[in-house]
Amino acid sequence: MGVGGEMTFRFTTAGESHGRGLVGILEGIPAGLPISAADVDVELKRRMGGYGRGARMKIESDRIEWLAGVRAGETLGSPIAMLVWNRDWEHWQDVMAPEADATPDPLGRRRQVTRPRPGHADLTGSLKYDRTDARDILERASARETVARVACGAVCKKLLREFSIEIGSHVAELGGVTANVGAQHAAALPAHINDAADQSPVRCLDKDAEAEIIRRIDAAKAAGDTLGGIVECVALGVPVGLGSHVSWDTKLDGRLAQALMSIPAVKGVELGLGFEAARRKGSEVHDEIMPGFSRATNRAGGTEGGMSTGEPLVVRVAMKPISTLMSPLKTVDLKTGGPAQAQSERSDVTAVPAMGVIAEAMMAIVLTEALLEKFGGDALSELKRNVDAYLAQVRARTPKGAAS
Ligand code: EPS
Repeated sequence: MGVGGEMTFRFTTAGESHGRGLVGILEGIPAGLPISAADVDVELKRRMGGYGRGARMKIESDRIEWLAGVRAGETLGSPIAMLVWNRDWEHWQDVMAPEADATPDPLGRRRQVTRPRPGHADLTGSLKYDRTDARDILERASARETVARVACGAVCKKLLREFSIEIGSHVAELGGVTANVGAQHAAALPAHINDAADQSPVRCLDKDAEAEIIRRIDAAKAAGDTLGGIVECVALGVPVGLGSHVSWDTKLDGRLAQALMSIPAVKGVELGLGFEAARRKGSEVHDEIMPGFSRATNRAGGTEGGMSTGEPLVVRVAMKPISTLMSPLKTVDLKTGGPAQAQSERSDVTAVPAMGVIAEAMMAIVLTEALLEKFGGDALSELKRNVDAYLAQVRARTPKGAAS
């Protein structure tokens, strides 16, 4: 909050993987947005799916409870707080108890993790936070935290839909198998990406690739190994001019990259052609401007100068294989300092399909922040008036007689 007291959009989460539950808090959503728990739960259910998930998803049945910010089916303009209980907590009450005297033996804590997994936060977090039990780190580093992100993202999606902005995703690559459908492929994306992608057990739009991906997940599982992949996430209907060229931290592409890179296990984010643009000549990269200010192509992926162009926003998000291996890698025991095999916790073979749903949520959060920052408004009605006035201004600039 600056000295002027201007409205701030804020988003945060709290919660451990086997703790009591997860909380998501969103601040700055205007009053009057119609919303129900069902709007949020449908997204939580999508996140729980995907071939290659482990036994934990059979235990959980994620649903939100409103704690604050919503009344009679509408947002109030106050901070929105949502809670998702961890069903698994029942089995972890003593291990995760907040009170010292509820833990049977504080020195010999149960289910300690002292053999850190290469690739996980275990070792670095234990050193940084001076913990001898890596469980104190991994409980929060766990991707379970993304439940709360998806809950907040669902509210943002609902707001964006009021402005005809739709976000979808599909798995473009998994375990080294590439789908032949995508924004840069000859086989174009369907108009409603999620309607099609959610029909596939791996959220892949290419049936041949889907069958091969499933074979590779089965093989990786049998070998005690894990698989990564790439998701393509697309936002349709984003108006021209979200984000800004004026300062490094106002650029929409940079903000998307940060938000998406913050998803556990994500190692790369590309916009449009991404790294491929670096290999091509300028004439094969830039999108020519057509009458009516439309573009012949969308290789930029929907941003120029850190601002949305009005074309579809296309990001690709790369996830490394999950670092919990059932056939563990070499490590060092935190207690003895001697060589050991990394600890195996129950986990997923792959979570790439779920990561697409999380990427949609993060994209929705970033776009909501950018929309509110440009147009403001305490009520949805005010925000709509502001957006409409701006769109009329842009339309008035469109060359006369041109196709819109
Ligand atoms: C995770 C390990 C697994 C995953 C978990 C992320 O949990 P558990 O150790 O309880 O089996 O299932 O993901 C979720 C619980 C979830 O909701 O996505 C990890 O270590 O990151």
